[in-house]
Amino acid sequence: MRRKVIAGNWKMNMTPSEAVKLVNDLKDNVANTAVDVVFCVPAIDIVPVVEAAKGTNICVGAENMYIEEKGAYTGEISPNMLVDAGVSHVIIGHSERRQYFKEDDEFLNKKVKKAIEHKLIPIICCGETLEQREEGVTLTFVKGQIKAAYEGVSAADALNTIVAYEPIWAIGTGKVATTEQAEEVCASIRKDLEEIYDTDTASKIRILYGGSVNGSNAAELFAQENIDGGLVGGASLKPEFANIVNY
Ligand code: G2H
Repeated sequence: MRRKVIAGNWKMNMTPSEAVKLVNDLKDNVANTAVDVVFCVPAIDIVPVVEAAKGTNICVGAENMYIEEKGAYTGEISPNMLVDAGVSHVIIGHSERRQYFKEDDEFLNKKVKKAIEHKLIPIICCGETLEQREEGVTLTFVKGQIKAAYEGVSAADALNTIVAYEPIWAIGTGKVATTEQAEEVCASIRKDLEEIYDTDTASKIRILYGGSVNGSNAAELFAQENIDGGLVGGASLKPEFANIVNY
């Protein structure tokens, strides 16, 4: 039985003071111990959010990190900085990073390995464009992303990773994938993981759905056999996030 994960992805929203207010507003209502709750927040919000979430079940995640420990990489944040600040998860390869910051599969694989080395749980994002869906290449394209992300990662380490399937056409558009579409790809990702590793390992890795998840569609999505929770963008910035956690 896989424990569900409900992760918020704040993206580039919330100043530090707004962040603290949001955590304070939400914290009593997301105390659902049946699921793992993660707030992935902008780098500048990490320290105040860790502080505001102290004593709760909320885990704090980063939205990105660099692959070196320290040095002349102006503007970047290292995995050890995240760990020291109290971060437990890190989103890797969100489609916005792939698209706007040109992060490719090879670079993302380095990030996955670096996160694992520092005992950070990578939330590895994958997902197809609308064009790819219409061409009928969704499953093969996503399989390629998964294979690349897990290249050189052992089965034991893979157990401490999370996958987030986010069809790009459903991100922030209000256009949620149907439960059938979401389940089909999540099931296929589990098969890919089975091919890379083995049935037992694949059956233990959590696979989330992301893309316009909200208080009204969460329950149906999370009831699917291969959907182990959600990566939630827009709705994670509102009181509605508590409804998703308590779906
Ligand atoms: C997809 C998702 C969170 P939203 O990017 O990662 O955002 O829920 O706003 O579609």
